[in-house]
Amino acid sequence: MASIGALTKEQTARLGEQGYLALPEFVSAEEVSEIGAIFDHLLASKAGWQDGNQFDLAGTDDGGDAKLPQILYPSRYAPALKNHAVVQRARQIAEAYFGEAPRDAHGEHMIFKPPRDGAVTPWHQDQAYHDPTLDERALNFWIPLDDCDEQNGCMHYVPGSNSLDVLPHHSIGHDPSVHGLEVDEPEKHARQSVSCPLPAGGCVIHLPTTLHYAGPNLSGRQRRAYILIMEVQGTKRSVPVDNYWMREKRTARMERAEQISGAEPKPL
Ligand SMILES: O=C(O)CCC(=O)C(=O)O
Repeated sequence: MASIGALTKEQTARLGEQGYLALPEFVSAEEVSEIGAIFDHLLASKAGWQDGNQFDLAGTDDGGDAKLPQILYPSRYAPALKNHAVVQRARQIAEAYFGEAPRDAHGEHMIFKPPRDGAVTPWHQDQAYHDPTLDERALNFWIPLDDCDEQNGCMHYVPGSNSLDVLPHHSIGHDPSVHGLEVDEPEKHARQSVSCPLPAGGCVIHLPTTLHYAGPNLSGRQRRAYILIMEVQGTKRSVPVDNYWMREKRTARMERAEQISGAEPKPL
């Protein structure tokens, strides 16, 4: 696939106004099939489970089938992803967008919505998971490896929500042993949302405070997403976010990570 290099002026303006930008073609069919095969292998082999890097985002990992399996740092378990052309493409776009090179260690993860059984990814802002002392400067590249629509869990966004500060969140089901977060009063935001169906190999870019959600998988089709986060140094906030929702978290994933490293557990 030809290198995209940089967003156009119009695309950059739309991303700044709406907080998200859909690109119907980002990854070639060959790359989708290569990364898809890696995805399937990492999921089936439970790569990263022992380290706390594979877990059920919507559950407590207490046995049974995961409803929303997530794999953090997939390139640690699949080195072919490390300097993949898709990673370089995302990096180039972020460098042109920010006018500086993103950190070498980019964020990366994979999320699976199994057919008929894939749980909702609730409304949230990514920054609610992260360092409360910073306003993050990052682009999140969400890349579907399967065609996705409202039936199998495509992304939804609240246009313009990127101009909001970090909103209060809570653990899914108000249970701090569940990995994922949900913004408070999600119905209020859902009313203003738009869905973002995409073909496999497309991409939607969003910003750290953009409110987003992905519906349940009600279809007989799987929904796999490969996600890259390209980040430059964030701006120090004068008042840190009071992210009590992260301070109270205590998940099985954190405990597994702690056992492996002997370190204090860190939330997501
Ligand atoms: O794939 C999903 O279900 C959610 C992805 C997401 O929340 C993200 O990329 O920030």
